[in-house]
Amino acid sequence: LLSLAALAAQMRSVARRASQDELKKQVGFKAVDDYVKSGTVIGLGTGSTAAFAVERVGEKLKSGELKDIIAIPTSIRTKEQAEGLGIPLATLDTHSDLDVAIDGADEVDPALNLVKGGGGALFREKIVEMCAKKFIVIVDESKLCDGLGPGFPVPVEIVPFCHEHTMRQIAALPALAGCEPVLRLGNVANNQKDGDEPAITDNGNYIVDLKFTSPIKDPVAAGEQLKATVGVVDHGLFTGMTTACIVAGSDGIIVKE
Ligand code: ABF
Repeated sequence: LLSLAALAAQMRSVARRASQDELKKQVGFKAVDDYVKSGTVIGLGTGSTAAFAVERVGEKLKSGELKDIIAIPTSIRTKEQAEGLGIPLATLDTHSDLDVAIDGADEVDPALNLVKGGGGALFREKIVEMCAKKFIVIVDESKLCDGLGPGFPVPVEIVPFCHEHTMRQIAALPALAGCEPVLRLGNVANNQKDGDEPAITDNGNYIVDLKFTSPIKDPVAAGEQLKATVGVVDHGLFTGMTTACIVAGSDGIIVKE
C-alpha cells in the first residue's frame, strides 16, 4: 500500500508537471500570438514546449485569426502534429526564406546560447532555424543556466559508420575537454533507455550525448571544433542564433533579447 507520504509526494509531482505544462503552454501560445503573422513562412520546432506553439498555429488557422501560413516542420513528429491540425506544410527546398521559427531548448545561458537536441531533432531544427529572420526560443524557467553543459548533456548527431572512432575524436577536442560522450540508446525522442540499440534520428544517424561536469568555457569554439570533426553531422550548441527567448516562470512571463 502507498504510504501517505508517498501519495503526497506523487501528488506534488503531478502538480509540478501540470504547472510546468501550463508554463510551456503560456510561452508556446505567446510566441505565436506575438510573432506569427498571416501570409508568412514559419519554422515549427520540436519538443513538448514547441508542440504548444504548433497547437496555437492550428487553432488560429481554424478560427481564421491566421491565414495563408506555410510551415516548415523540424521533425517527423512535428510534421505529423501539424498535418493533424491542417497546417499547410512545405520544405526548405521550396521555402527557405522563413519569417520566424519558434522552438524549445534544453538549456539557455545568459547570452541566449542554447543546448538543443534532447528530443533528437537538432539537425533539422538547426537547418530550418538558420533560415529564419527571427528565431524565437520558448522555455520554462527550469531551462535557464549560468553555463552550458553540466545541466544537460550536449547532443551531437554523428553518422553510424565507425561511431566509436568519432566518439573518441570528439572526446579529444580541446574546447570540449573533460566531456564524456555517451551513445544514446532506445527512443531518440525522449532519450529513454528503453532499449539497448542505438537511437536513430529522422535522418538515420546516431546521437551522442556529451556529459560535462563543468560549464563549456567557449561554446562557439566548441561548436566549431565539433562541426570540423569528420563523422559529426551537427551538434546541439545553438550559438548566436536566438532573436528572443520567452521564459515562463512562477512570477510570470519575461522576454529576454
Ligand atoms: C527541442 O526542444 C529540442 O531541441 C529540445 O530538446 C527540446 C526541448 O524539449 P521540451 O520543450 O520538451 O523541454 O527543440
